[in-house]
Amino acid sequence: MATKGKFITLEGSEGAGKSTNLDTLCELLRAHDIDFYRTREPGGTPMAEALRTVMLDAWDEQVDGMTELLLVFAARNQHLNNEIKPRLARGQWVVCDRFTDATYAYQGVARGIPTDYVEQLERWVQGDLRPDLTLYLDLDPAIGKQRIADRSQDRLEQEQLAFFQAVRDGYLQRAQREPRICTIDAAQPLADVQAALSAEVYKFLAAQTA
Ligand code: T5A
Repeated sequence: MATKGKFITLEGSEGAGKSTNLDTLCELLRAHDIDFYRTREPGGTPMAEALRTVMLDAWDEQVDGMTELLLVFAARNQHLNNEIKPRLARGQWVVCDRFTDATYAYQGVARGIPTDYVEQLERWVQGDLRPDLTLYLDLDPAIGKQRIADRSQDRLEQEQLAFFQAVRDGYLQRAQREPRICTIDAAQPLADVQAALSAEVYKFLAAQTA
């Protein structure tokens, strides 16, 4: 699909500061008079949000990694067709809190689903649509866990440290392979993280007008 708007995603494991830094990103785009739409995954449409609830709720039964993978891509298909693709096609930019890099990290590496399965679903659901820019907030999961210790935790947030270490490994592997992914050290003080993120966004904006 030929897209006119730009597609920016923000990634990071629990406590890396995604919500906080998404606000910074949105302020920057607003300051540049860019018409954008902020959304999130899993979610972004009423049905996809319902699938998010199913995915993140605690269940009194074992939840298989493949079930998570299928739920996430079902939600993504709804989100892409009803919101993301139409908006990009009419020139609006889309800023998304997590996207398929999260699936590679959480379901692929941390849950141990073969990468090939994720790749097949990615091709099937997205075709050739990929983010134009991805900002990945990298943080030692032990620090991330401390940062979110005092909030109520969903099913995934209750996983052990080893799970989040694998998530981080998954993201770092993706970042090595995909030049669109900018890795930002999220252990720095917030002002420094925001400055690093802003620098990447300015570089991206400059490249659009060059
Ligand atoms: N998922 C998602 C999958 O398994 N597969 C998929 O394909 C997809 C798309 C979604 C869950 O779904 C999973 C992954 C997730 O488990 P979510 O809401 O996106 O959930 O994930 P959360 O990580 O819970 O998202 P948050 O938006 O709450 O992110 P953060 O990173 O916890 O962000 P934030 O900003 O709330 O920061 C946490 C705390 O740290 C502080 C903040 O003030 C806040 O108190 N903080 C800092 N403190 C010190 N220094 C800094 N630099 C700081 N930055 C932030």
